Amino acid sequence: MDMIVMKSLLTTLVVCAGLFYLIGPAETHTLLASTVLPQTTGKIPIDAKRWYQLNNVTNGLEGLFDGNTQEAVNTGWNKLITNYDAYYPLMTGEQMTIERIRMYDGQGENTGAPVTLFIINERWERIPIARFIGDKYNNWVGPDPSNPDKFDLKTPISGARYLVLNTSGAYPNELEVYGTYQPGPAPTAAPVRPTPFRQMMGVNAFEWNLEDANAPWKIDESRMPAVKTFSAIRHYMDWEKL
Ligand SMILES: [Ca+2]
Ligand SMILES: [Ca+2]
Repeated sequence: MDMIVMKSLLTTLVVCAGLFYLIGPAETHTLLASTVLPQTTGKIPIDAKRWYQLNNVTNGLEGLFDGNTQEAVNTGWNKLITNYDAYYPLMTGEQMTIERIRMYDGQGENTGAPVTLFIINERWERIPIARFIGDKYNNWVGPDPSNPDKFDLKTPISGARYLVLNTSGAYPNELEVYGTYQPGPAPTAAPVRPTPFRQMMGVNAFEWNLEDANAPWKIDESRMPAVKTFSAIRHYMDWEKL
């Protein structure tokens, strides 16, 4: 193989590899439009880790949503602020219509310092939808302490941008919200490049990496097997040689 043939071979290899690289992945980008997840009715899923408490706390609010009714929710001691809010932002596109709320009332009571669940709507109106005073023992209670066996809201409420829990430290052992729920768009996965990994392995080379040192006008065939393990070779060459 003479030098001209080798150069054109290498150039072709590089151009082909480059074209493959450019053309290959383009089709996959059109597949990444966000997926709309189906609406559900029933228990509205709450992502417990999303709550943000405006106080110095040791623990999150996972205990409110862990299915365990027998253990009190403890977010830590020695809080700086006596009465404080926890915020739960809804994601873009996420919607809920809350029809029913139930809270598990365990040990202790907080009649003098009620817990209140609000929604904040898009006009930043803060609307109370449930109150909890803990005056029952090992029972599910509804959103209105004067009518604890009734779980339905007087009127279903939608348009929440945030859920807000205001407390002076007390919580029910469990909090469940029911109604209609529309999740936000599914998070899109990172684009998957269809190129097999082995085809992405390339190497930069000069012609002298392939030449016979004693006869630089021809290829040293003993070097070719090593070169062939790469799927692409980027060949650096001066323009005047082309
Ligand atoms: Ca719990
Ligand atoms: Ca109680």
